[in-house]
Amino acid sequence: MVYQLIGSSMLNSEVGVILPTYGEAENISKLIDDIENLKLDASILVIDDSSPDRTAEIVQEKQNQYPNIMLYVRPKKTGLGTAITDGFKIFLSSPKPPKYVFTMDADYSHNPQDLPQLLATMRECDCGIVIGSRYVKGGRIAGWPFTRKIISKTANLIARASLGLKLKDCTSGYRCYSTKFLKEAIGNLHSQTYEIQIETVRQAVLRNFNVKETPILFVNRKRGKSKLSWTEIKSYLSYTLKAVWRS
Ligand SMILES: Nc1nc2c(ncn2[C@@H]2O[C@H](COP(=O)(O)OP(=O)(O)OP(=O)(O)O)[C@@H](O)[C@H]2O)c(=O)[nH]1
Ligand SMILES: [Mg+2]
Repeated sequence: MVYQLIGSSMLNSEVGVILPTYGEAENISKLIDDIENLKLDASILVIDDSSPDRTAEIVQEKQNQYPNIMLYVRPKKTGLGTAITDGFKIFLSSPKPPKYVFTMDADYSHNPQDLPQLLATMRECDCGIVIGSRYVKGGRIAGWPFTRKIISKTANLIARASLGLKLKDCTSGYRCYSTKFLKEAIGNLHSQTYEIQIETVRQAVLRNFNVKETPILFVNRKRGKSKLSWTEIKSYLSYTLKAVWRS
């Protein structure tokens, strides 16, 4: 299997942004432009699972335009959880790791304009994780059908009830992590898919790192297809139930 990091990992920025992608050719170019236009001291790392559309090729074209983009290509679709942990490992192993690492979906559900607000919250609270939350006061979801809302609410309910987490939105993938926390937790992150969001929060709580929520407006994807499948839902349920059993 060929795993390939394209672009320099010698980047030296305060912030790293991980963008996991599978079939995001219709979104990725504009998303990169929008993040670049924020003029943060940031590096972007796209983790692409050899998308069948042109996602990786488009990212390579953007690398000619911006020097601060890395692309990690994995041979096949291997899950959101491993994409995120691979991203953490790449940033942590760089000679000068960023102080803060963001994760966000590459389908425009997460508005890049919210990045500075999450970063400001992180700088203020010195937390392990700041979560862009749909379920705190001021947070909202636009455009999701009823069934999708139920899936999300139920996933949050299970995580809160079974793991004793007090957060309102434990499943949001729009986050800012402190590198201090990631260095401690990385050896204990083993999630394959969406349960990574719970595993990271659980690790933060176990290690006495604070986790804070800040409101975001989440918008249903307008272009490209959802990757949430029954396999992912089963994997999530299996993780949360096993975690309860272990605790
Ligand atoms: N590299 C990689 N990225 C993935 C994988 N699964 C999902 N993604 C990306 O992770 C992000 C979240 O996936 P989505 O399909 O939007 O899942 P979702 O937001 O739960 O579902 P929708 O709300 O229906 O869009 C997107 O940027 C996807 O392209 C995967 O197996 N590998
Ligand atoms: Mg999405």
